[in-house]
Parts: sequence; C-alpha cells; structure tokens
Amino acid sequence: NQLRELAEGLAAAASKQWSAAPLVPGAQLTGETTNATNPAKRSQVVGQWQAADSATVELALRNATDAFESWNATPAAGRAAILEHAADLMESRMAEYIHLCTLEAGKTIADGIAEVREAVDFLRYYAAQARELFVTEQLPGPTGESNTLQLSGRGVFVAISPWNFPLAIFTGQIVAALVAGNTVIAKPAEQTNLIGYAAIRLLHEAGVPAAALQYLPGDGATVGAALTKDPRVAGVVFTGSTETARAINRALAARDAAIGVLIAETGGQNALIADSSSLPEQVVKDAIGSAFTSAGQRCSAARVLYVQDDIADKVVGMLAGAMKELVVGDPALLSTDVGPVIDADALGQLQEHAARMDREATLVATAPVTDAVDQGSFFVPRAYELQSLSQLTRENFGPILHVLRWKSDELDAVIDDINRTGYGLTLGVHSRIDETVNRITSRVRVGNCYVNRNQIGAVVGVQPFGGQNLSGTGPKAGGPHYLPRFTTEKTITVNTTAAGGNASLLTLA
Ligand code: UN1
Repeated sequence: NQLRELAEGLAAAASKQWSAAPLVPGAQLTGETTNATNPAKRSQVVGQWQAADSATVELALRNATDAFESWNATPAAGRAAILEHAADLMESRMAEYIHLCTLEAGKTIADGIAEVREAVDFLRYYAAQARELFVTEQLPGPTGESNTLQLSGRGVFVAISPWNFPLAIFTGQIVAALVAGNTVIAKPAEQTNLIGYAAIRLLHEAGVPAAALQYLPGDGATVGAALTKDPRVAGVVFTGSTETARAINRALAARDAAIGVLIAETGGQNALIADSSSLPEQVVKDAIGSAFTSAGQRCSAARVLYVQDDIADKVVGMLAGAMKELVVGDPALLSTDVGPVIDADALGQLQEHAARMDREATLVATAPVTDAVDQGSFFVPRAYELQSLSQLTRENFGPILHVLRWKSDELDAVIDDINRTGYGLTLGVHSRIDETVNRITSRVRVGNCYVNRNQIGAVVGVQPFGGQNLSGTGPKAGGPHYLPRFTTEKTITVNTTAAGGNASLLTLA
C-alpha cells in the first residue's frame, strides 16, 4: 500500500511545475529568473528560480528584526507544535519531496526517502527538545530571594545551507533556530533552490509567520556576504566548506555589533582503518557504502581506506570485484546505485583530481561506464592506491576512494597521519580486537567514530553528528547540545521579602 502510494505520488509530482522566488513580505520582485536543471539530464530544465536583489536582502533583515520580539514571545510549546505539524505535512507529501530531490539534486529514490525521513526526524526531535529545554528553571539561592534562569532566542539567525542535503540539513538548521525563538533568513545553496522553496512554503503552511521565516535564494556575494556582515544578524548556522566557514567567521567578527554566533559543519578527509582481524567482506561492503552512497557527496563519506597489509590484497581484489557491480545512472530508476554529482563544476573538480591520481597513484578499481554517463554530470566511481596520505591535498567531494596499506607496527603512525590532516569528522574502524578499537577511537580526533559498520547516515537524536578542528565548530546536529547554542540565557533575581533579600548592605560587595 505504501509502495503504491509512493509510486502514485511520484507520478503526480512529475507532472507539476516547480519554481522558486524570494519569500519576503512586502518585497517587489524584479530580479531575473534562472533555469534550474536536472544534474542527470543536462538538457532538462526542471523549473525557474528568481534571485534576491540587494533591496530584498535589506527588507528581509528589517522584517526579521521587527518580527523577533513577537516570535520570541510565542511560548516554546506553541513553536514546537508548529514543527510537529510541519513534520506531519512533510510525511504526507513524502513523494513530492523525493521527486524534487531526484529532479534537482540528482538523488536516488533511496537517498530521497532518507532525506525526507531525516528532515521529519529533525522537526520532531527539535520540537521535543524545545518542550523540555524552555522551562523556566528555579535555581537554589539564599532565603529571601528567588532566582530563575530563562532561555530566549538570540535574534535574527541566518541559515546558509548545502546542496548535498537540500531538504534534511536545510530544514534541520532552520527549525532549530526557529523553535529556539529566533527569526530566520534562509539562504539555500544555489543548486537546490526549488527544494528549499518547497520546504519554506510547507513551514509557513504549518504556522510559522512569514516574517519569522524568510527565504532568500541568490549567490554568495549578493545574499550570503550581505547577510553575514550585517550588524542585525545575531548568528549564522552554516554547512559547507571550511573556507566559507572561515569567511563567515571573519565577516561576523568584523562587524561593529554584538559578537555573532557561528555554528558550522564543514569538510572532512574521513578514514576507515581496517586491521588484519577484520572481515574482508564486511570491510568492502562498508567501504563501498560509505564511499559511494549519494555519489560520495556526503561530508561523512569515507575517502581513505587504511588496510593492514596481510589482508590488503584480498580486500583490494574484492573491492575491485564489488565495484564492477555498481550501477551508475539515472537516479529516478530503482536499479541505480550511484547518481550524478551535483553540477559541471563538481564534475570538473573530480576529473581534475582523478587526472592527477592517474599520474601519481595506481588505479585499482572502477565501476562500469554506462550510457547514462554522457547525459549529465556523472563521475564513475574509482579507487586508487596511494603511497602516502600527503598525496591528498584537499577534500574530494565525490565517489573516489583512496587506499593505503599499513604494517602492524604502524598503527600509531596511521593515527598521527589522520590527525595531521586537521580535519575531524568521521572515522570508520574495522577490527575484532577491543584493544585496537579502543586505541584508535581514543586517539583519533573526530566527531563521529563508527566501529565495524559503515560510517555514514547518522540518525537524528541517536547519533549526534558533527566534527571538530577543520571539520566544524559544533555543537552536533541532532544532539542534545545543539538547540542551546541558538539561545541566550537570562538570570532573574527577585527580592521576595518585604524588608529586602539582603540582610545588610555590607554583604552586597
Ligand atoms: C553532510 O554531508 O553534510 O551522517 C552531513 C550522514 C548524514 C550527515 C552528512 N546524516 O551521512
């Protein structure tokens, strides 16, 4: 039944027209429209979107500033109820969002389903957390005084979101800021404006006031930079490159304004370490899942497989065999494992890296080339064997896995290598020796360690996700410490005796 509903929903969604434009009360929209295209079918226009101009950005900032006091005064339980309503709406229209994720972001149906579920999980998780967090806490104190601690939103929050989770991360960032009492200006990634627009419309329908949540599609210079340098902005929540996070941090710091908050989740150079006690079949299955799901376009994805030399030949041989089974193609087909990468730029960067690897490393495995590949921005998965991790000079955001061998006395050197990258997002460990697992997980400085399983797909509320060092500022999305970062605290001390709470003026100092 569910499958039939999904199929019917997908078919209905396929006949709809899609568009996006700024959602800013009072704006006169005059900007040019741009075509949105399907990454799997270069020539297919899937909708139009209109970018925000500078006047619209300014109006959005004014609206968000004006709307803050009343949205922040709405009881947290009321804000949480709106999120819960939005979760129900999104679930009931799951097929439409899956279709959009395939159409505009090139996601497979399986990834589209995961995307909608994660967005719904974020809505319900932050709603539940807000209900618990926003209770006025009575603090113990001296007799004659009452001390309470109140949480409040900070003001205007800007959400700058990535194209690789255009619904899940987009929604998660926005609703965390909103439910904490902030007004939000959402700047989607330019590649996924249509999905972002549909999500914002749904949140409005669920009851978020239009001025409390505004939508500003556009480029980084006109929209992103204008927002982050504005003194009216209290904080920014960002997922994307480390370089952009640094630029946002500098912009916030340079303002003659209150000190802005930055919550950033950035890149990685994620390793999977397998020792000789691990099961080669499982290592290969999890390496493939972690490196090539979502066409490798997850910041959690495995980029480097460190395999102990005694099992290395076996693992590399099995990897080559298994990769021959990967089906690269149209993400709308259920048979497809690996869809396109997001656009021609992304493809160009991967090709450039592969060309260097072809010269400087050894190609050990590839997936088969299919007819679909010429029609869009497809990169056929590859695996290279390296001599040293230093051959990787940047994060390669796509389906390329790098293999390195290590000897039994080199485990600490491997750990040092990984830490030296400065990134610290995910780590996979495959070993059946507890002592080895403990040594690795305690020494490697990352945000998420996964032992004897794949290293992607962190579940909201169960596996809080986020990195350290170059990989982000924390706190982790989908974890208990995330919402508090969007709030500010107020301590209220009241003299409750007629004569005064403090017995003597002399004790005041
Ligand atoms: C990202 O790619 O920005 O664990 C984050 C995962 C996802 C998060 C990825 N839940 O793979």
